[in-house]
Amino acid sequence: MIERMSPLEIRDRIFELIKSHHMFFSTALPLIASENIVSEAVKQAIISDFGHRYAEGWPGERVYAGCRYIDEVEGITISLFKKLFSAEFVDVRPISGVTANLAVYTAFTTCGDVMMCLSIAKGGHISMGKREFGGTAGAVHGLDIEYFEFDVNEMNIDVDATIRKVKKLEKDNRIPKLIYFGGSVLLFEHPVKELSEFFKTYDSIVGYDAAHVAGLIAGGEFQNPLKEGADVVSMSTHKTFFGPQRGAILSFNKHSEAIKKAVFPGVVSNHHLHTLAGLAIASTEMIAFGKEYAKEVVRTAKKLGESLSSRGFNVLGEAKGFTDSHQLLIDVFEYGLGGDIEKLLERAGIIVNRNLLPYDPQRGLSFKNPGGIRIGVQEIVRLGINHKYADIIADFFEKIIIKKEDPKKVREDVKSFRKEFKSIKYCFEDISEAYKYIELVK
Ligand code: DSN
Repeated sequence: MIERMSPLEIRDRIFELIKSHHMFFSTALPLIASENIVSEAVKQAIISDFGHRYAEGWPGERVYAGCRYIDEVEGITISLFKKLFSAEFVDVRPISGVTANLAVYTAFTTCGDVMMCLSIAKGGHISMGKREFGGTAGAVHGLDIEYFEFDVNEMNIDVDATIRKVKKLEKDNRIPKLIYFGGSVLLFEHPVKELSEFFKTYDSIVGYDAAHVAGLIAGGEFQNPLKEGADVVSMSTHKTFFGPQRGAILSFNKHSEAIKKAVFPGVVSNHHLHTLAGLAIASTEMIAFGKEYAKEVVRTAKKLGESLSSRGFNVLGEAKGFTDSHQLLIDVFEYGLGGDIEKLLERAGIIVNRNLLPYDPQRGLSFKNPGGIRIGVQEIVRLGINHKYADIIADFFEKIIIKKEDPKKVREDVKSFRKEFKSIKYCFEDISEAYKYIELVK
């Protein structure tokens, strides 16, 4: 079809597809734990001329001219991040969470060093993956990966078993050079304090991937790893944080030179300055509204966990109240596989992702069609869909997954529910219209 179309017709088709995407999201329940929406103010910054420019290097020391305003915006962003995270040193140049992690690996390790982190099934991020799985740490940086021991009942790292494991590794001369807490599934705070003290006796560097919980840390609702013994924190800026998609690194002054060099010229040249401008604006929103937002996100996730569990769902972490973050993990195996259920829910306009559960590899399930689904409430809370609506959302899940009702029918209920929630909350303008398609050309 594309072959027979003129460039202008193809362009219009692309705009049509983007418009359809906007329509879909404006009538859907977006529950992917790694996504969020940005305010009109952030959008305005993103479409500025910053996006056409280059600013390699550190603010004030760029290797390009024309950066005077960009430098000031980057300086403000760094100051706001220092305040939000009580951090001594901040680098906001990484263009994503993976890039931030890769910069940390580059700053603190060399190829062949051992890194300890969570396996993907237990919540680790793909950028922490082993070489044989194509993960960034193993395949790109050549790290030798060892996993934390994990307690499925607690849905957390097992401190004592991990210490025993490290003592065994010591005998083989394989002490981890870098420890990485955090990751993609993070229901409860990790034992950073307990294990940092132990790892410091080996001079290991302690890192934390806060991509998922950055906004909750900034809002004071989740552990701040820098206050619990971590040397460095990496993150993306668009999950529970209000920013556009990019990354950041927090640390202490003593590590600043190593991190700066690893970021540039290590893993970024230019750093996508339109999203830097967006992040600067998003940081002001976080300072003004982050506390209130983070509190509501955690409250909503906990309430949704209860509502789903009371309808018969196997929501993990029940003994500890299901979650202390924005995420929930549900074992859907008795009703079907995670990938199939993800598709079924999407037909009703409910958008979640399939997710490996800690024990899935033992029951022969892989990431392609695992036994779980992951839910994040951070985007719906920004739309004003808070803890008061948990039962309504849980009913949608029950109808589709347990009662096997026709998703097409539930789609109509989802659409009608969404009619009330059109604008973005926790920002300076009331008019911030979520999922608005901005038309600059006809
Ligand atoms: N894989 C993403 C997630 O946690 O959903 C993050 O990159």
